[in-house]
Amino acid sequence: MRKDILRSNFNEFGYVVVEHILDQPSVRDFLEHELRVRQREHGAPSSLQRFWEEPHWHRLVTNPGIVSVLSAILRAEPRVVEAIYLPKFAGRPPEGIGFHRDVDHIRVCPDTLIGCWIALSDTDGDNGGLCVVPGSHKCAPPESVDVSFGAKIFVLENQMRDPDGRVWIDRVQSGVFNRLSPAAVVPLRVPCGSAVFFHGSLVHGSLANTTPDRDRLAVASHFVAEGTWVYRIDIQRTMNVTEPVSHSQSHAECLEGQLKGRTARLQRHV
Ligand SMILES: O=C(O)CCC(=O)C(=O)O
Repeated sequence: MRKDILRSNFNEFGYVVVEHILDQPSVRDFLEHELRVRQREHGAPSSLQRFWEEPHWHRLVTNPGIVSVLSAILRAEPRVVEAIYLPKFAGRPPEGIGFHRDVDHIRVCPDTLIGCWIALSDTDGDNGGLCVVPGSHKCAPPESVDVSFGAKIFVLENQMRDPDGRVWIDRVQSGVFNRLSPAAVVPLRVPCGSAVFFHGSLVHGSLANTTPDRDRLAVASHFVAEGTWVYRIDIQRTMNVTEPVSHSQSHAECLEGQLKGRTARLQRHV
């Protein structure tokens, strides 16, 4: 997709779907890694920033296709804030993810937050794929009437810190939209290896996987433009995703290189 079309669709609708970002071997490799980790750790790791330690996650969030779309939209160097694997297996108890705006639970300044939702299986409304409300990123912030559409309401409490060092706890609940009609919700069809890039203020969520045999596998990640302040303490340390990394380098070398790069940039800013 041409960069100007990408940007104008993103600005108008609040999201764009970009197909074939990841090839099938990369998807398989990532899923096999994730399965091994979950078997070893008897469950899902809780860290939202596994890209610092795990090469599979590092490769995913620095994928050149993803980085080039983010750079085109942001017109700045993107930095990754968090990334999490969110599978919804077929035949398990149904659960959606309540409708929400990411800017309410990932507060940033200036307003550069972008979600990147990567499908690792074929996804659609039936198997719990991503649903969006096109254009909702331009609407006023939501008020307080619960509209869950059957998706699970979640409540998050996060520790925050502003640039002056002031700290506080922020409480956010999904599903509180008084102007959201079910007719406005669009379930997206996102093939395996494709990604949805969406504005931090876009209302989105997902419904249950009601299929008997189609797993919904996806990674949800969030990025900001370089220079953006992230208020949440648990994800305040963001990572540059544009520095080229040779796959022959060891992971330790690659992290060391990034740290050196960051130190050099900080020094330039002093
Ligand atoms: O994976 C989902 O169903 C929802 C993901 C989401 O809310 C996000 O990426 O911000």
